[in-house]
Amino acid sequence: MTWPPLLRRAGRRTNLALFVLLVGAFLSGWVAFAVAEPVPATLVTLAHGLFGLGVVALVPWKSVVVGRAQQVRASSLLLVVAIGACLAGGFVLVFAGYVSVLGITPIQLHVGAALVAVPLFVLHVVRHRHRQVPRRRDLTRRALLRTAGFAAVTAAGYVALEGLGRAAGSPSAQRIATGSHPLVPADVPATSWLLDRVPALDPATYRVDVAGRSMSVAELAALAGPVAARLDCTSGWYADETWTAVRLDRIVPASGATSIEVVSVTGYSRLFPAAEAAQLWLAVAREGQALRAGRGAPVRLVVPGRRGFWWVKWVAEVRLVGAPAWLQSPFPMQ
Ligand SMILES: Nc1nc2c(c(=O)[nH]1)N[C@H]1C(S)=C(S)[C@@H](COP(=O)(O)O)O[C@H]1N2
Ligand SMILES: [Mo]
Repeated sequence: MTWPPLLRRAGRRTNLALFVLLVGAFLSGWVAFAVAEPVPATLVTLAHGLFGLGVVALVPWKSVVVGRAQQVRASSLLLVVAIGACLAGGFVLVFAGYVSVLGITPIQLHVGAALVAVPLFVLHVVRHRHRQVPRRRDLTRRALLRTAGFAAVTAAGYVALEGLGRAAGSPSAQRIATGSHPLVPADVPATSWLLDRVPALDPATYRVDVAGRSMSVAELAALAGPVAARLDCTSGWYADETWTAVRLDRIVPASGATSIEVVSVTGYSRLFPAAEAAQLWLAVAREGQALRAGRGAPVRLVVPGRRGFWWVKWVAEVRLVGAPAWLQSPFPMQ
């Protein structure tokens, strides 16, 4: 089989580029989940999109490499399927928005497929490692220029796709810096990070332990006022809502604590620097109405400026602790 001239170079460097792009996409995806502020979020989601598009751009070259191979293993084909599904989820989220097909959201497909791809990718790389080692001449001027050219074409593709999305009136134009799409408050789904189930709690008798002080919902409500905040979930949506909430620094004694730990009745918990107490709110109502069970009733945390997974629902306890906030898993484990 003869390939067009541009594709004849397909080979070791195609594989190296794919390796770098896939690892970059995986890592930037996790960072994108963590960031909330517009500037870092824009940079990270841009990088994530470019890594993904770069993978798509290399498909013709990788097809040549695969076409030359004497044998293609089932696990390698499965890896292709997983990466394809992951890319599809990403594109659907960007251009169709936060939709749900057969109960599956684009981010669930995107992250699920990526996690399936990881062990297959490791296996694939380990199996082919001998033939793929980087070489000195990958750093020649010529090679670097070619890489820069590839990056420029990918970036141009990115800009073109954004333009097309806008021109076609796709939801892509409404994304904020983190990539999330807007939802009106009435449409906000009750969301769990992973496995948490909604507990049934009675607001009339419920009490929260606030740094050793047991407080009823009525006591908290008496101290609460309105606070507008953006809940930006990592599953692809955000919503601007007004909560009725008490600022934590008003009820938690400013002692020498390093961190504030907010613990749910489910065991889900997050650790915040004590200096952030003025940005942490205990909410008892939303949009002027009592919280619904799924959305954290009777008491949930509201943290303007932090992604949704920090907004602990069904708060049982607020603890002052000595451990620094960075000493926790970057993402919840349940
Ligand atoms: N206890 C508990 N709190 C939680 C979660 C959870 O799984 N368990 N999920 C978090 C995530 S990922 C988000 S986006 C918000 C969702 O809040 P909502 O259900 O009010 O939309 O709650 C956060 N608080
Ligand atoms: Mo979330």
